Amino acid sequence: MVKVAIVGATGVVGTKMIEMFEQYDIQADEITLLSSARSAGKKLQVMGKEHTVEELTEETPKQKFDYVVMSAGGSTSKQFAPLFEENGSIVIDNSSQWRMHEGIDLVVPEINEPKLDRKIIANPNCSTIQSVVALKPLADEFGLKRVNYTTYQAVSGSGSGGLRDLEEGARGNAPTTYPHPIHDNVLPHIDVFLENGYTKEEQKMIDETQKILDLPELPVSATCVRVPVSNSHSVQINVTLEKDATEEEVRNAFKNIPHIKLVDDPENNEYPTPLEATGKPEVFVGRIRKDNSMENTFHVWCAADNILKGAAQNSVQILKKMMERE
Ligand code: 11C
Repeated sequence: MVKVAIVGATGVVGTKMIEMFEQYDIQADEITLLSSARSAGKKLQVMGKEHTVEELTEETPKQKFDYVVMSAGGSTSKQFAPLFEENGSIVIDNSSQWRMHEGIDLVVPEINEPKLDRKIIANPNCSTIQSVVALKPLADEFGLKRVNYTTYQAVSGSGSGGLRDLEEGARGNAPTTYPHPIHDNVLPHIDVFLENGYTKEEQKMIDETQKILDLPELPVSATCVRVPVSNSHSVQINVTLEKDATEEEVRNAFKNIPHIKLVDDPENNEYPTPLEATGKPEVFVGRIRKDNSMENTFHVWCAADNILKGAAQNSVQILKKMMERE
């Protein structure tokens, strides 16, 4: 009898997680949908069956789920993930709460395996996931010496509030989620500013890249920018390699990898775009070229669906992998 719960089932990521259960054929005997009191009572279809969303309370973990997938924000994860863990569940958490904690695995299934020192597995930040997927073939073949990211992040990364600011901004209404209009604008500001001058989103990309790739000394920098795009993040990766490589060798490193789609034919205007990446499971990679300002350095552009590969899909892939392991 396999019992699975989804916490945050009614949110932007939670509803996609439910879709992913079908796509990844998650074989559970019992699926429980959980949310805050505000959304409890809603009815949602999961794999063709209607489920009523239940309120998450301190009593809920005692139901002893085998697996719990959470996407309900950091404070809910802080409070509830350890309670589920104490009650024997494997928790896959989409928030940033546990990612950098000692003993917590931070997993992109195509890259690293959970060691399970703790039973909480963290799903990385969306912009990190697509970036490390793009970096991994280069890390394996040439080694990485330095990475600098510039992101172009969709408003869906801020949930329904971000989508509302973009839509309402186009009608001339003031923003409620961002400090400035996002319609007709770009904001070099995602999450809070830290004392070191980086934003928390930038710091997450730096720390999480080092942890997932298991390269704690790798110099990484990032500038994260919100753009007026509904869905799918784009990242420009400037990467210096350890071993000498030609542009062709770098391009070839991305070929024949099932979870990467190489779209790199600029003469025919073919390169990854967020619109093309939306709804797709792969990370799209292109615009590969030598950076003429620095030795053995390349520009790599990538786009991916931040709600799918960046969140719901990656979490459900981890769940699938854990269920297959047992
Ligand atoms: C954004 N990347 O686009 C953020 C959303 O750490 O999981 C996800 C935040 C996180 O605003």
